[in-house]
Amino acid sequence: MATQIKQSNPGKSTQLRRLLESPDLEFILEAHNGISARIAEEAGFKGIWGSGLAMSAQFGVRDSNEASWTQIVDMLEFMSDVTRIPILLDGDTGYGNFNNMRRLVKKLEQRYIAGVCIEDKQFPKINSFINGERQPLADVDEFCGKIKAGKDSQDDPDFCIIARIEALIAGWGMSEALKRAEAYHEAGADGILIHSKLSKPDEILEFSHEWARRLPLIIVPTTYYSTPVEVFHKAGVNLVIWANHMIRAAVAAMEKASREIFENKSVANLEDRIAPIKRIFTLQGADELTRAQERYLHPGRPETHAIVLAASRGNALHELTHDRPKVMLSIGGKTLLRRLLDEFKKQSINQTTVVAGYKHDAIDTAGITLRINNEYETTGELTSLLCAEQDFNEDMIITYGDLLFRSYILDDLLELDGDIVMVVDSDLDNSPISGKPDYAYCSRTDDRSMFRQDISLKHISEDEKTDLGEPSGRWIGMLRIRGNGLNWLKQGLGELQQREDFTQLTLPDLLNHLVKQDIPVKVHYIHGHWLDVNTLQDIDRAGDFTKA
Ligand code: SPV
Ligand code: MG
Repeated sequence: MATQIKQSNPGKSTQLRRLLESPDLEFILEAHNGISARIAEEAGFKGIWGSGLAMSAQFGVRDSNEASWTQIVDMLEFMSDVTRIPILLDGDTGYGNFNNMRRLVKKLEQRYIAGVCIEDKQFPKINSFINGERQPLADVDEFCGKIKAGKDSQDDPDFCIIARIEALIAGWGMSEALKRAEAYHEAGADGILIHSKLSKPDEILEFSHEWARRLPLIIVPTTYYSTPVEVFHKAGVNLVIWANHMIRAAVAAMEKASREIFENKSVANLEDRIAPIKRIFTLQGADELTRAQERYLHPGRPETHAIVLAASRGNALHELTHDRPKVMLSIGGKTLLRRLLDEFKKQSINQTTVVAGYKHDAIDTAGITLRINNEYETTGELTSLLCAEQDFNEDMIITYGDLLFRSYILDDLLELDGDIVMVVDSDLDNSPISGKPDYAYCSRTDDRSMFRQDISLKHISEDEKTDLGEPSGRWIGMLRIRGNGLNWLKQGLGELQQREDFTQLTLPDLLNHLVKQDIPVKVHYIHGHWLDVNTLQDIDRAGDFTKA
C-alpha cells in the first residue's frame, strides 16, 4: 500500500485549512490504519481523524500513550501514503513538552500529515471518557508554550495546530473553558476543539455561542450524537469529527464473523456477507502493481493508451466555454482534462491523445498528444476518433473528455477480460441525467450479487424505451479496446466511412454497428460514482464530486 500514491501532494494541509474555513459544516471520519483511511476516502470524506483511541485500539493497547509516538507516526505514514485527503492527527498531549511537540510537527510534515490536535491534559494521557472529571489539566501557560513551539517549527504555513479544551469534561466549567480558548487563540492555535461527554449538546452550544466564531470550532459528538448536525452548523461549529466509528464498526463486524465461523466450523454461510478477496486487493491497489509489472518487467507487451474525445464546446455551459473547450473547465481548481490525466497516471496510462476542435489553442498540451478535428462544428465523434487513428494502440481506453469518475472504475475496467468492454451505470434512478444519455440495452440486467457477470451489449440508444424493453443502464462514455478489439474497431470505422452520413455518426453508432455483426461488446456494470459535465448544474455537482 505504501507506494500507491505519490507523496508529492503538497495540498493536504491546504485542504484541511479550507475545511476549517468552509462556510459549510464539514465532517471528517476516524481511521486507524491504511485500509480504513482508504475506505474513509472512498466513502467521500474530505478528511480523516487519526484517532488516538482507534489507533491504540487497533494495536490492542490502551489509549494512554502505550503505543509510542513513533509507532503512531509510522501508522500515519501508511494512512497518508494511500490517501489524498488531509489527516488531522489526534496528537494527545503532544507526547511530552514543547520540545517533543516541535519534533512531532516536523515528523508529521515530513509525512504530509495536514495538522495535529493537542489536548490540554498531562502526559501520559487517559481517554477523556474514562474518569474524565478526575484527570488533571495542563497548566495554561505551559500549554500555550507548546502551541507556540509547534507553530514556530512548522515549515508549511497551512499546517494546522488545533487546541483541544478538556475543561468541560474535567468539570472546571464554562468560564475556564472560554479562558483557555482565548489563551490558546492568542498563542497561535488555528482552531479550537471543544470536547464534551454529555449526552446533550448543551455545553457545546453554550460554548459556541460565547466563542462567537473567533477561531474555527471543532467538535466530537460521540456522546451527543443524536443531535441533528444542522444544530451545530447554526451554532457556529465548523468541523465535526466522527471520532471512533470505523474501529467500532470493524470490531462489531469482526466479533460477529469470528463467532459465526467458530460456531459453524464453516465459512460458507458468511462468504457472501464479507468483503470479497478482490475488494481487499482493490483497496491494496493490487491492479496497479500488475500493470506496473507489465510496464517494467515485460516492456514488450502493449501499454494501455488513452484517447480522449474533446472537440466540442459544451454549448449548454454558455459563457463558461466562451474562450475554452469544455475539457479546460476548472473543477475544484483543476481542469477536467488534468483530472482525467491524473486518473490515467494512477493506472500507469502514460500515453494520451486528446482530439480537440473548438478553441483547441486553449488546451494545455502538457503530457498529451493533441490531434485536431477542424470540422468539429459539422461532424460527430467518429470523425474525431479517426483524427487519432495514428495513435490507436492494441490496448486503449476511449473516453469522453467531460467525464469525472472514481478511480476504481477505470482500475476495474483495466482488469477485465474482453476485447471491447464498455462501462455501463446500472443505477438509472440515482445517476443525475443531463445532456443526452446513451441508454444501454444489455443481454442481462445488473445482478449486483454476482461478481464478474458475463454481459454483452445488444443495443445503445438515446431512446428510453425500445423494442428491447427497458434499458439496463447508461453508458458513461468510457470504452476499452484490446486484442481483437482494435481490428474490429478499425474495420467498423472503415465500413461506416462508406456511409454518406459518416460525419454525423457517434460512438454509439459504431457500437451498434459492431453488435449487429455479432462482435461481442462486453458490458461492465457500475453503480454510480461518476458524472459527466454538460450543464451549469453539472458544474456544481462536479465541484461536490471532486471535493468529496
Ligand atoms: C480520539 O478519537 O482518540 C479522541 C476523541 O481523542 S475522544 O475519544 O472522544 O476523546
Ligand atoms: Mg484521543
